[in-house]
This record gives sequence, structure tokens and C-alpha cells, in this order.
Amino acid sequence: MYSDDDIKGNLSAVVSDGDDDQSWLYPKHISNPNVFVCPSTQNFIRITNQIRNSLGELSLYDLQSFALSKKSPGSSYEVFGWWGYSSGGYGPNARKTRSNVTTWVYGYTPYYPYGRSYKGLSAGASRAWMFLDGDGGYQGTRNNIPDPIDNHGADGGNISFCYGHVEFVSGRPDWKYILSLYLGCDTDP
Ligand SMILES: [Ca+2]
Ligand SMILES: [Ca+2]
Repeated sequence: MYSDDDIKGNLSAVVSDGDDDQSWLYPKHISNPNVFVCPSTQNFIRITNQIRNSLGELSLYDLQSFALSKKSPGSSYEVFGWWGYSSGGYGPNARKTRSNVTTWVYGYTPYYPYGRSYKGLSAGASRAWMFLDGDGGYQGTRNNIPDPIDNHGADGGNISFCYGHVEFVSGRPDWKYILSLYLGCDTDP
């Protein structure tokens, strides 16, 4: 997919850990805009609202970020295209690439103690997160941890891993999700 076109083997075109732009996927890699909409939401993508994205490609305005709520325009998913915090200072950070998802070593000391024994161990593409159900901490709820207001409630969320598989990661209890996020990104939620 995208990494075949990218000279450095980057798995996404995002420029920071907080960048959720998905317009680089449409229409070249994903031609059906409904793929960006989770059926358990009422999100929608307006195909008449075209923009030129940061790569200079013609794409859609609504794919530049994820939807604010389950009823808003925008993608139902966000992008975790980065290892660590791109602002630096907390540990190693890098955009996820085809090669570094297999060689990455956890370098961040997570807030939650159950992740700490993984620090210094190798990650692997099957643990590395790429896309996930969007969760921006809507209306004061927890960012990046499943809550009743989120796409699948507090049950958990769909995660697409860099290995290529999609898995529903349970949020009951929430440590399962939080640990998977640490192993997927080398960060806290
Ligand atoms: Ca988020
Ligand atoms: Ca949440």
C-alpha cells in the first residue's frame, strides 16, 4: 500500500503522533469513502467537498481528521502512525516504517505499571497499531480509552495492526486496551 510508494518505507503520511489525516489513502489506496465509516456510527464523508492534501493530491476534506462525535462528518478512525511522542522528550520517537515496526524497542516508561515490564523488549509488526476507532475524549471522557460514548461503547475498539490484521481489543477491563495501546505505540493513552 502506501509504504510501497514512500521512499523511506513509511507506513503512513502523517507528520506527528497527533496527525490523523487519512486523505493520503483516498482515492489511490482506498477508493470507497465508506470504508472510513464504522457502521456503528453515523459518521459520513462528503465526496463533493474536495481539497488538495499536504501531498498535493486531490482528496476529501472530511478525511483530514477523524469525526468529533459518532454523528459528525469525518472518518470514524484515527491514525497512530508514530512510535512515541513526536514532540520528543519522553523517549524514542519515529514515524512507523516497514522496517522499524519489526525492530522497535520499547523505550517509554508507561504511567500504568502493568506496561513497565515491556520496556526494553522488542515490539513487532503484529503489536504495532496503525488505525483505531476514533476517540478524542469527547465531552470530557477519556482520550484513547473506550468509554460508553465511544464508537463501540466501553466494550473496546477495532485496531488495525501493522502486520495487516484487524482485531477488536477489549476495553473490559480497560487495562487490556491500555496495555495493547502501549505495545502498539510506546506511549500512554
Ligand atoms: Ca485520540
Ligand atoms: Ca474514550
